[in-house]
Amino acid sequence: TINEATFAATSNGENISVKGKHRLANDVERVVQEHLTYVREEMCDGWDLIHEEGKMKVYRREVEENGIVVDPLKIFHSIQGVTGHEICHYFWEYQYRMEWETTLDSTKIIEALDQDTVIFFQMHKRVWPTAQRDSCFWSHIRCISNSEEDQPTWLVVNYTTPHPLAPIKPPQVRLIANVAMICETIINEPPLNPKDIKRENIQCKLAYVAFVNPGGWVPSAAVRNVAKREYPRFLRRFTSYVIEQTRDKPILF
Ligand code: 16C
Repeated sequence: TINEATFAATSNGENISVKGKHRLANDVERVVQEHLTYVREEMCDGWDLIHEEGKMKVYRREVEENGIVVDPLKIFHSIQGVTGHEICHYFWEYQYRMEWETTLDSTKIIEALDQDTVIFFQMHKRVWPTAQRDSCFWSHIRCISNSEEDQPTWLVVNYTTPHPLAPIKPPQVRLIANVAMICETIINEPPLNPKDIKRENIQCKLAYVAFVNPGGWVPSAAVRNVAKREYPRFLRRFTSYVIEQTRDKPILF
């Protein structure tokens, strides 16, 4: 088996781990910052609102690279009764994944880089008649405090990376993903004593961003139809799952 030390030694120079930091720490930092900038950008030219359901709004920009659909997608939502930390916790943690993910055959952690960063290998459900997709990505969770008064921003980023424990094995096709879940918690009519905050006082404003390249040709119309149906379905199911899981638990700020 290959352990972390041997992998660091066989990687290219910039990925070799430096003291106190794992080998992908710079990559993680760069991608996190890119998402924080990108999520604040205005939704203007080229973005189509493709689905609206209650407070959920799904936007997409149609983009093809060499004939492959790579449409960027952004979803904004607002969920009553949960915090950003709770949303990110259930999205990041391995142990809950198969309870809300309906588009996977399997998921596993193949390496832990630090307390907040792991590498997942996932097998996605096959979409007939295209080849089955798998994915290998680092997954990082982070809390960013904005100011003393405001609730912190929580985020999770999932970003494709190669790994010696996850070689590409045809007929599977490796998809390329860059996904972020970015959450803010709003406290409505805050009681004088923070200890008195109830679930009815809290709301999570969520942004979900996905850049997915299917990694090989798939008929454009099929990808766009599946995406239009599956992303809202995912967010609906995932957010109800978090509401359900946290209902009778103390609030995790
Ligand atoms: O973000 C989500 N899940 C995370 C944890 O699993 C993680 C996943 C990243 C990969 C997202 C790409 C999924 C494409 C899978 C292709 C197979 C779809 C199977 C549909 C079954 C009916 O960040 C939540 C992800 C929610 C995914 C919704 C599905 C989007 C489909 C996009 C169209 C790609 C078509 C490719 C055809 C082979």
